Amino acid sequence: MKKIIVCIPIFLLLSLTLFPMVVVSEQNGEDDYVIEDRRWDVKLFGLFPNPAQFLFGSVDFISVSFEEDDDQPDDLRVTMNLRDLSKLLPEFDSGYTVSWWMNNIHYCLVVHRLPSNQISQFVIGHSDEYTDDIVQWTDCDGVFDIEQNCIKWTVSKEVIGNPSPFSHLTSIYATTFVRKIYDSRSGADLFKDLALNAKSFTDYVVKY
Ligand SMILES: [Ca+2]
Ligand SMILES: [Ca+2]
Repeated sequence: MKKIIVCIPIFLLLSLTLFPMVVVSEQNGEDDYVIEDRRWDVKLFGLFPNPAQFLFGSVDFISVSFEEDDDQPDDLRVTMNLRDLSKLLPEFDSGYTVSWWMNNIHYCLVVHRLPSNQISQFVIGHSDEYTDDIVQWTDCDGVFDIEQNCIKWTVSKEVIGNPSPFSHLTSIYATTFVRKIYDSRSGADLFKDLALNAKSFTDYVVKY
């Protein structure tokens, strides 16, 4: 009798521990996110609490998803959803990046919203093998959709290493940043939303 009483709580404990793992492993369906971030978490220098979150809705990203269409199998579409893209930061350059690794090469998508509210060219960069540093940038298509609070990059698979079906895009990461002047070399990021504190991350498995 004592054995039965002890076994039931242990089973319940194991079930509660395993359940979240099952949820994570079922991601990557049609509308699943590869990153689900937190809201109201744009930090000073990416580190320190920032009480003025209401000003930073346009750089507070909440999720990132990767998608492919069967009628355009040669493209990968990456979407970053934000809290409120209508919150313009007129004196600043706002930057948006999504990156991943495949076959030991680092890929990175970037777009900027300039102080004049102009949107920069959407670009995709790649590194050499086994290094972080981007060595070449290529223009790509994109949409900066203020009404839908999302940014979409559309990338030809030719410029991301021609991934075959079932290839894994790993270590997916996203960042937004706010700089005083549009200068990608300055590195003077005042405010940042990093994926470090995201609720969930998952790889993306290529479909086509
Ligand atoms: Ca966020
Ligand atoms: Ca974050």
